[in-house]
This record gives sequence, structure tokens and C-alpha cells, in this order.
Amino acid sequence: MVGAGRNPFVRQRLCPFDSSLLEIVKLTRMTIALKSTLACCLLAILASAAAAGEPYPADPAMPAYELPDPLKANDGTTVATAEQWKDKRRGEVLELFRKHVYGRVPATKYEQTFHVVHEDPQALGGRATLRQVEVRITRDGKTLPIRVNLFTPNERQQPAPAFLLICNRGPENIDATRQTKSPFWPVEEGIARGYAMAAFLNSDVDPDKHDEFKDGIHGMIDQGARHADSWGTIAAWAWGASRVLDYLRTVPEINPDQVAVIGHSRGGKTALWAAAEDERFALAVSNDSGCGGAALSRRRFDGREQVKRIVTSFPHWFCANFKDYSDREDELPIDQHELIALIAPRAVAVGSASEDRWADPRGEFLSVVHAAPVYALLGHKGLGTTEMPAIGDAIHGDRAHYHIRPGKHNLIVEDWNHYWDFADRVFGRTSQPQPTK
Ligand code: GTR
Repeated sequence: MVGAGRNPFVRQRLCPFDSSLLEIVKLTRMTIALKSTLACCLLAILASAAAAGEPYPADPAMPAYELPDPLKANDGTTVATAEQWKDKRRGEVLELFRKHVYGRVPATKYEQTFHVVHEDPQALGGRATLRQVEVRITRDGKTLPIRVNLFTPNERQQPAPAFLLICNRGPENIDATRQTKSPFWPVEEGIARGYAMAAFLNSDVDPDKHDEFKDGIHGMIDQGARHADSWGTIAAWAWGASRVLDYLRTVPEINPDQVAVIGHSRGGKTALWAAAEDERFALAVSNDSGCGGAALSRRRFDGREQVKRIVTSFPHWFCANFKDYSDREDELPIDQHELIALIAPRAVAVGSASEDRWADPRGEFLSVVHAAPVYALLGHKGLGTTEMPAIGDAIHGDRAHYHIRPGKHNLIVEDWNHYWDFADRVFGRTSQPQPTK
């Protein structure tokens, strides 16, 4: 375990700000009028603390915690070389996440084919080629189509890097006709920066509802009784992202070694797990992914999503074993910084929103911080700092990025701009934004 004493980030204390809040709470009992006045003041304080340039507010009180050391192998030995990480420890950590958090993909055989159902070489006023493709998974006479919208930039000297969005919102967010231009998938801006833009709906792979794993890919390739480590829906979506990657790697206009997987919220949890399971993803982008994503599970404070809540609200997302850690996060053999470590030495980008306490922005930041020993072992500095940036700022480190945008839980162009800036560095390119019209 990483000792709390040795690690300045691990031990959490009640800060003066929180003590004064307690005082405020006592005072508010005095009179109703005073109560409402103070409540207004408090709201004003919180609102100003969420402004660009301000530090992210201090942590609320929470129990002290210790994080598992990613470099301590299951047999208690210390992992001291890159080879030991790659040959031994990485596999152990991956197995721990399969067993306790996301579940295992079944070994069932299936067929996979790619079908271009629509192509427009002059999309976006000639700037891009649009392909609408079905990745068809077939087994026992049943077919599951994963529908992919792909724009590749027409102006390019070489195969383009690509961003694959796992879309956890409605189809209008990834509109191929571009009649609806959602900031969730800003195709025009991505193409202007030289990136291929691909997207699919997570619901094509597995509908986001608890139906005892009857529909979607579960209904097609699960066999026999479920086990405590059988895959959940996040693992199914991640698997779907890999099937789309299978297709993207066949597209001549795309550089197969420069494909990023990106997702927001439940999609962000999925993007991290997809990149952990599939080392062909060069970059994983997790936007506001929170509990079960980038946020450390052991940071248990009121006002953020914790294991008990997430496995109750979304019983289908994780494997059954994860439920055992409700209110027992300290007993997890891993924590989410090790999910980030599984992506090393590839690149990882984590974004938060300042008003998204439910996702625990600081917990998301600290996961990237605590993955640094693994990045270091593999020759990279990671974030290169342990200081959380001010609201509105971004850290573009060595294979690791973090930013905290002012505002609410969402994926918007401001987030994408940070991710493209970071991807430019990772892929060694300078993509100057071009006018989109
Ligand atoms: C919330 C859930 C989060 C996050 C979010 C989303 O209801 O508590 O874990 O995944 O949904 O996906 O938008």
C-alpha cells in the first residue's frame, strides 16, 4: 500500500473552509431569516469558487485512506523494471479489474464483417469523406449491427489520427447529416484540425438498462449461467469500441497507431476500460467519468457518487463482484489510479468540470497523479506535477493530461480543444485550427 504518511495526497483532513461551514450550519438554527441569508452567502461563495482562475474548492471531510501500490505485485514483491511491469504486474492488475470491477469478456466465437452503407466523398462542403458503416457481429443466425459514423479529412498529407467517440447520448448527437451539430461531437472542428472523427452509439452494443443481460451483445454471446465476474454493460461497450477499432484500422485514410478513444461520464468510464483492455488504442480520453471511471473509489465523501450508489442505480454496469465493495471501498484490491496505469505508456487525458462534484474532480485528478510511478517506470513523466490546476487550466504532461473546465457535467467543444491540443503533442503534430466554413 502507498502509505498515507509518505504520500501528501492520501490523507484527507477537515479544512478550515469546512470547519466554518459547520459553524454556519450551527448558526443557521438560530433564526429562519438568518438561515436564508447565510444560505445565500454560502451559495455565492461556492459559485465564486467555481469561477475560472480560482482553485478548485477544498475537499469536504472524508475518512483517511490508503491507496494500493500499483508496483507491489500480488506476491508482495516490488516491481522495479519496465519488463516486470509488462510481463507480470500489468497482467495482474488487468485481471484484478476484470474480476472485481468490470467483468470478463466471454470467449465465445462470433463472426465480424464491415459494411459501408453510405459514402460521401464531398461531405462538409468537400472538407471530409463521410462513411456510414455497420460493424456486424453474427452468431447462430443472429446479427448485431454497430453503426459507425466516420468523417475523414480530405486535406491531409498522410493518414490522419482519429478520435472514436463512445456516444452515450441520443443519435442526434452524432448526426451524420450535420443538420444537428452537437458540441458533444464537434465534427467540423475536429476535421479542421486534421482529425478523423468516428462515433457509435453505446446502445447499439448493449442497451443501457438492466434486463438481466438478455439484450444486446450479452444476449448474443453470453453462454451458460452468469458468474460473479461475468462482464457488465461497461465492459460490453468497451468491447464494442474495440470492434469499431478493428474497422478503423482497415481505413487507409486513418493512421492505425493514432486512434484515440473518448467518452463522457459513463462513456468516459468505458473509454478508460477499453484502452486498458485493448492496447491498440493510442490515447484514452475520459471526460467527467467519476465513480468507476477516473475518480478514486476510496475518496468517500457525501455529495459524490460512491460504489454503493452506483451499483444500486446501475446494477448492470459492473460485474456482480463490484457490489461487494459497497461501503467497503478500502477492501478493493485496486483503485482507479491503477486503471490509468494500465494505459501507460500510452497517453491518457482526464477532464473534469468544476461544478461536477458528483464525479469528484479532485479524485479524477489524483488518479492521474498516482499513476505516475508506472509512467516513470516506462520512461515517461506523466502529469509532471501533483498540484491540481486552477479552474479553466490544463496540464499537458508527458503522456498524461488533466484539465478542469468551469461549468457543469458535460462534454463540449472547450473540452475537445484541450484533448486535440494534447493529442497534437502526443502524435507529434501541430494542428492549427482552420476556419470550419
Ligand atoms: C449518472 C451516474 C454517473 C455518470 C452519469 C452519466 O447518473 O451517476 O456515474 O455515469 O450518470 O453517464 O451521465
